[in-house]
Amino acid sequence: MMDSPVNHPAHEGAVDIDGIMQQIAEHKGCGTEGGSGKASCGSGAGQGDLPTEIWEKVKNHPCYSEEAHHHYARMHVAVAPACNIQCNYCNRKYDCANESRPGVVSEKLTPEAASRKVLAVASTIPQMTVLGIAGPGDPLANPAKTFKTFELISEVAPDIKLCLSTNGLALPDHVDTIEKFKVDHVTITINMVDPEIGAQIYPWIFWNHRRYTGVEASQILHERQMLGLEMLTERGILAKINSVMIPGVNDQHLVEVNKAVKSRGAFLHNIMPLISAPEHGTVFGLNGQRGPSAQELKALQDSCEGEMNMMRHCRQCRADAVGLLGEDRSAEFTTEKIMDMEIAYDSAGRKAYQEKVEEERAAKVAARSEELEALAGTASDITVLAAVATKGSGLINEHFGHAKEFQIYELSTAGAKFVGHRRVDLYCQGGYGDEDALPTVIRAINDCHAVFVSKIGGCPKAELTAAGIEPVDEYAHGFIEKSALKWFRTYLERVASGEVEHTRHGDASIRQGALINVA
Ligand code: CLF
Ligand code: SF4
Repeated sequence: MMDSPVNHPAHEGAVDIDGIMQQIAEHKGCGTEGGSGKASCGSGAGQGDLPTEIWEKVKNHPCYSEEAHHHYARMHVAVAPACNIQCNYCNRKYDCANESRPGVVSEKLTPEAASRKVLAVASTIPQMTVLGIAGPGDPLANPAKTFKTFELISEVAPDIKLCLSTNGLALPDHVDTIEKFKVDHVTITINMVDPEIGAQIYPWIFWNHRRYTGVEASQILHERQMLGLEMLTERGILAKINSVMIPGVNDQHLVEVNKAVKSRGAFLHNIMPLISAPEHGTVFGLNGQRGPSAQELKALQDSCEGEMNMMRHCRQCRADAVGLLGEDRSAEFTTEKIMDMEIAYDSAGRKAYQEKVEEERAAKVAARSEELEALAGTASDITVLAAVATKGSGLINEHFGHAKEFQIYELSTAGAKFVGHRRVDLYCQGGYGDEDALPTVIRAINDCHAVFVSKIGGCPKAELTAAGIEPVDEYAHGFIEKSALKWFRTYLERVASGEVEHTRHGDASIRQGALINVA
């Protein structure tokens, strides 16, 4: 399918898909990191070499562009309760674990209620640019509700991008409808291309009016996923692949999955850690199946990066998530609250706000380039990880004690590259430090050499320093990448002068357990 040029009539006229996929393959993403030539998706802030039609689709989508996720928000509406397969990491009492943390339950909505909710959120959060349907079951196992929701929203808020996430079993049946509704972004969760491995993940599927089990079930699922992906690519619809990394089951195999989806034109690959605990009541949780450590996850993502764009900023959101990816404002938009809200959809106001965001983005890129120039010519093969406390906008603007997550950057002479995030327990509990939380924070960023914060107290500062993690508050409210690179330059100078001995750090843990709604 990739061998002959395919023209498709969708959206903006005929597009040379082979040409576009070739350009994506060559340039690996939504803009390359200045100087490094490598990119996780959207590491750079500009269009780079991306074709304009692709850039327009990703530039303000917080999942398809890492850079955009600092500035733009998404929301999900939980209109799709049923599912057509069973995954061993899913407990059907909760949301679809393909895009959610296990143990999270969302408020289910009708398409009409969902449409009102979208307007309410879009009126309150002007940087909300994407509406996704990601559960709580599989959107395409509930096609009537899913597409009715898209229809209603595209009528009232045509500037909002539509997005959906599916296990792929029913995808080939719905690609034409997806195209009709101008859904430009589709995620397929693909955990295997070998049905023998699939049989360890999927006990059954329900397809063509009957239940299939074992290897046969995974064979069908695999064929449907590959067909669905090819059909999306043919139509110029951007396809993101989610894969759940399950150590000992599919961890090595995901390199093969990466090659298979890349060759079929997938735009982005998101390898997520298995979150598994007995209290989730999943097969894997009850069997004691562990999830990967932070370094195991990063090593796999790194090994796939030569093949295609890797997404590293996924937060495994809930099916009714609202806000920037690192925050959850869903509690502000319950049905009860929305019914009481006066809703005025101000598309001109939203546009003006987003233009301001673009100015901020441009300033951030200019600051980063400046610092990269200062670093140019420094010869060193030292690479370190740094944790950053941020509330968004690409700034170091969060107190250590208020951080619910840290963003992780890899610093080298090639630049500052976003490589992940770590959720943590809040250290500050209403004015005092929770000493029990501090060791869990340190475990979560144990592989980092520095932590950048806007403010930090004396006690955590001392304990972080003792753990070999330098607390840095002198860049409060500065741009993340510029500040981190500036610190890195001084770090290299201190190493060169003998003031600091550079040592490698150990592994860090990925926090288990459900995302708590903290809004
Ligand atoms: Fe939602 Fe998914 Fe669309 Fe994003 S989420 S349907 S692509 S708008 Fe994003 Fe959330 Fe990760 Fe999904 S961070 S779980 S990848
Ligand atoms: Fe659960 Fe989603 Fe898998 Fe369905 S596709 S079983 S809802 S994780």
